[in-house]
Amino acid sequence: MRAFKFLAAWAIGLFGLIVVSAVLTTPGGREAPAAAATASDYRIRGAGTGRVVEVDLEAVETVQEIASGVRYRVWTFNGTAPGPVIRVRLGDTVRFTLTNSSSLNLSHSIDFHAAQTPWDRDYVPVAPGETLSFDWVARFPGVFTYHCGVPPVLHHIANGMYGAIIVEPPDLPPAREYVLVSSEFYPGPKPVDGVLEGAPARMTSGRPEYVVFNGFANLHQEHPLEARPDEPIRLWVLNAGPTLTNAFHVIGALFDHVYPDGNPTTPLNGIQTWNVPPGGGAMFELSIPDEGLYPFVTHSFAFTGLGSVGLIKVDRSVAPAPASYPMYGDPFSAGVLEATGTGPAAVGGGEQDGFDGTVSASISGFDQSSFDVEERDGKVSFTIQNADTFGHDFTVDELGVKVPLGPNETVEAAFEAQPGTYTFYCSIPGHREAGMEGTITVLPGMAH
Ligand SMILES: [Cu+2]
Repeated sequence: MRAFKFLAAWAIGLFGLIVVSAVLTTPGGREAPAAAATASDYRIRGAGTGRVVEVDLEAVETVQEIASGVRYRVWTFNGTAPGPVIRVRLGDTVRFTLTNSSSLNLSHSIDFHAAQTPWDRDYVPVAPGETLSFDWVARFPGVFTYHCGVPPVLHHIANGMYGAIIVEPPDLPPAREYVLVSSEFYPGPKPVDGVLEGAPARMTSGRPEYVVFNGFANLHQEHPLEARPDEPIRLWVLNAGPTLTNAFHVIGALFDHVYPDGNPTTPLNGIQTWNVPPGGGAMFELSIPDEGLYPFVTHSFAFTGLGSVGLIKVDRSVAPAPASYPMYGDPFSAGVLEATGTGPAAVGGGEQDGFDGTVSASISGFDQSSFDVEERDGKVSFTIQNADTFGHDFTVDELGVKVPLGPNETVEAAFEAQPGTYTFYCSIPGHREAGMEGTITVLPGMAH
């Protein structure tokens, strides 16, 4: 239903533009180029919104377990293959810095598939110990790879130098979201000191030992993706390669919509399997009616058994989806915002402002726009109720806190805080502007 509304909104937008274009060109009888009518719809142009997001990546080699008991020398961004999921909004300016901390005396570089920027200026090799910075504007929405482009590129990608960047379009409907990065590993036959190294000849042959999602063979068999029956699910799937196509399929389910490269203006409807090419991505929307286990695979079956089977567990008792997703996430979180934990028992709040330890959140604002809590052993806790049938969150930037509030959910917010006054708000686009903000004052607790 939400997806339909979403599509309808895009379709109406598109239709509106076509109508306007037709009206404008009728008097002269001349035809305008058809492509111009939709040009501003699938992307933006120019300098964007001016909102700046700082993204720092560090090129570093390390050892990573890529399958149970298999240690492999990875070349990475920020210490893991894949590197961190970077999530920005359409129109953001990415202020990017690459630091090369190579311990193998290798040059590394960056190539953002989401960016329009000169290759000979910004995608150049960065020597060990050096840094490179540049700004770029996220003008195309979707899911894109970033990777190292130092020759031979095959070696740098096959050894782990890639990650996903999501450029979130405006008005993305709520869904339970996951990020899946597919890639291949080509180890040589013999470990050195217990660690396998990538074998260049094998990389060239295109015959991998492992084809995996999120850097570890069959990771999501042990850690299934979760959803509730009929819940909208959004999978941002990226294929880092370096070489194989991923024929992405969910066994026992169909995709309501597939958006090549994640662009919301180009939906395909009712798809069983969709090829995600190396260096490409797609956004998959589905909802699954019945409880059970639903494997996701590459349907390229010579490779499925090499580590490319994960599970979606559909169960009505799983925790509600996060109300929002981090703009700059952790590589193995698969896009899921981590809960802040249950923390200590409630300590109650000050009585002076009528706060009884419960905050109610709704789109019209928080019912406590300024309240006091006592810290105990450096921690505070209180209850937050979401009065709406859609998601919110409780965010305090200075404390690094983001508590997701599912529809009609009551959660115990518990986090570390030193005495002081902090601004809180709902970080979902538009909600703070609608009045969802206030201040929380943390009072020094009694010694005990
Ligand atoms: Cu590299």
